[in-house]
Amino acid sequence: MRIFSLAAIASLCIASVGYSDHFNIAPEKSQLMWLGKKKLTPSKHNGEISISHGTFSIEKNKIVGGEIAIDMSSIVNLDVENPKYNAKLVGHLKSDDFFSTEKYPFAYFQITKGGDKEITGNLTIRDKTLSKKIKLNIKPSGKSYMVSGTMTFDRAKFNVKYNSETFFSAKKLGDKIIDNEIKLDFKIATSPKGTRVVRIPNILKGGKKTWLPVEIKANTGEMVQLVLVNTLDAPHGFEIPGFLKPQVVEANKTMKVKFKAAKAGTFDFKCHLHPAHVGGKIIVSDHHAKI
Ligand SMILES: [Cu+2]
Repeated sequence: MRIFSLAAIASLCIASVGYSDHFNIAPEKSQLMWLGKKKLTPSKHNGEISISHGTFSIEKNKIVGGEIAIDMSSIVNLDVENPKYNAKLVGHLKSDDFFSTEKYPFAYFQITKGGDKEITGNLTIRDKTLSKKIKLNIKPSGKSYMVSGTMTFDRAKFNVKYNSETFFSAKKLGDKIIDNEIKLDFKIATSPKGTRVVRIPNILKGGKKTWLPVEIKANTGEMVQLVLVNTLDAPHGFEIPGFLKPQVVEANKTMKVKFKAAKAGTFDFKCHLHPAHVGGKIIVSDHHAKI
């Protein structure tokens, strides 16, 4: 009898509190496609950018919370075929004229109001934060979810100034004006429950080579999958003493590694091949860890 009544109480608690499930985003199964246009001519560019890591709290097919970190250094262009011009364009997008990715390596979206057709959240680009509504669709797919939609944001509001008529004379810019509106089509997949996935590129930051993000959070007992993306022209190492033995990621290659965050604490990671490289840390806690 006692068991039954406890179960009844437990189910009542769950119903009244509102039970939500915590899903980690799978960066490798997600896709963010960007589109930018000139204002007065048909000229436009499109490409892709990667999610670093993130979470969704989902309750009955409705998003009730979560946050996403976007790796700004991962920006690529998909329409310029000439490799030299392509690299020049991407370099320009990463420069201070646009997203200043060395100074601001991540953009964030933090959900403040949930929904199943529209959510609101704080969008942070170049350390500037503004509230933003996004229309979306959420579909269960097996044991995961697929969240998709289209959004636009006004880059001028985030101090992305290049050839914007908000910052420069429209007359002087002439047909070089680039629209303030940037469009983003997104398809975001969650990973199986209990697995945290973090995409970690190795980049040059302030003249030093480093893995990003420099701080990863996880919950005790969670499986952690790291997608190590070596964007540099030499092999680099990755090691988390206590969790992961030394790995070598070849130049311009990607490697996936997995381990269980079995114990709580702060664990340093590093490139064991070049001790001078800037490392980072993983913080494993018993509490609900966000990003
Ligand atoms: Cu290294």
